[in-house]
Amino acid sequence: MSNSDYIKLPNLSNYWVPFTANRQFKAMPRLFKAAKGNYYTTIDDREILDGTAGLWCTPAGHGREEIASAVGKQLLTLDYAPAFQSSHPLAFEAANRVAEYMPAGLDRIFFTNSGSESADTALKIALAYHRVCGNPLRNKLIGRERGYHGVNFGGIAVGGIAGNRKAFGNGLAGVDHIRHPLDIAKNAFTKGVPEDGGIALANEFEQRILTLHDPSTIAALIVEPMQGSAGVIIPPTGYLKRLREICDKYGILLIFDEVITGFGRLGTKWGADYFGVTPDILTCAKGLTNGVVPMGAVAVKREIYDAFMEKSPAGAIELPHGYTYSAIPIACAAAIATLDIFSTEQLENRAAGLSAYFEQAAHSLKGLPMVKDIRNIGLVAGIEFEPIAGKAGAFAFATYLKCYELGLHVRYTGDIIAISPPLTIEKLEIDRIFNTLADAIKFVASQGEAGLNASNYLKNEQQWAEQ
Ligand code: PXG
Repeated sequence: MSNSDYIKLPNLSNYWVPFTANRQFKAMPRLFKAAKGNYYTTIDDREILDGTAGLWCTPAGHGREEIASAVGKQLLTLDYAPAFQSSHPLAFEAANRVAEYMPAGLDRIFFTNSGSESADTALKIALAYHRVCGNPLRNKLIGRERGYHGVNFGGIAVGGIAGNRKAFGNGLAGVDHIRHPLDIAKNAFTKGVPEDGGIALANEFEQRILTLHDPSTIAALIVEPMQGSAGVIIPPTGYLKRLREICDKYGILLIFDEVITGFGRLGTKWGADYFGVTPDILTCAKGLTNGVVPMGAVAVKREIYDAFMEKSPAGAIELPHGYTYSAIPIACAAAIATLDIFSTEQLENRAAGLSAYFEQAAHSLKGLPMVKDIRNIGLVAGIEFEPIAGKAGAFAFATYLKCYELGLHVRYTGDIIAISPPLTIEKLEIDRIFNTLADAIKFVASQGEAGLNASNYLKNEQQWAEQ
């Protein structure tokens, strides 16, 4: 059977594909038509092992019938209820369930529709909190180099991935960044959390930023417990605890962006649990609905919510913020069904139980050509390649394409490949992920210059595009 017998490629012109090289993608599209368990099916009926849980968002695996049926039923029961000045019972039930899942104390829940909205919501709550408490001059926001907090204006302002910021003008004023904790020279090939350097690095926050700004002007510090998008950056021992102490010392709110680290990814419910540090505000999205209905949440400490309730004028809207789709019924249904799955299948424990095996498998790539560093925590691994002058990211992109050709989906970001499978992954599939990745790395490296040419991969897709 030739490709043209069964592949019907849609018209690719109208859709502007996000965070994607559109011209290149449309010349050789990678399209999935179905997903079940830990696998995707491509439009040419190839099975692709999902090494990334979608975009880190399907921890319970694909095609979960419990979620599908809860969402389907909800659509036919109450499809929409106005989200402002009225609501529906499931919104409160979802908030109760999310609060139960949160670290103790973070039990007041604001719903959004994405990680980006969660980040901006958290920053706005932090600013408004200080204002409602009578400290309007505490209005600066601190992020971290290489941090990712989504793509809205607040998120890119505190975010520290240069490429996501520089095309978009001036952004927010009153923002600064602390250093990221990646130190390959010292920590290359560390298994799990690096041991040294964490306290000194966190102390820089106090020394460098606080003397530059005056601590009484700083509203909040936002960090991902583990930096995901920038390529799996794991903070050294003691680092986050020390940041917490410094925030406490100066009355600065600590926000953890747990869009990636939440819902079992590190082998605990939250990064906060893994590192034993509780933030004042915690943001999440993705795994909250197993990635299938857009939803995010911002959990705040009860004292923060109470301050808004106690200090706002009677009858006032305490927080003038929200979205048409905040707590839309289908998202609430999906979140509750997802939390049910987490509770029955104990996916965090499953991830924790597999993490040593996963670590071994990831580090088996040490010694392959171009491999400069391997980092891992829970069910996440980052493989960083040697940079090639003038061709940033080309080796990782080619490796990603080769993996796709070989039946494995991985993520690439800069010179790094990130692996973050569904928490339902099996040991044999972990083997398959890292064996395939090893084959891809060896292949790309063996091809020299030609190996970096994207059009040398995905021959099927290229053919369809030409039809
Ligand atoms: N915060 C963090 C920490 C994230 O990782 C967002 C906010 C934004 O979420 P939304 O739902 O608005 O996209 C994210 C998203 C990748 C990758 O492969 C990571 C994200 C999204 C897409 C790809 O690294 N993170």
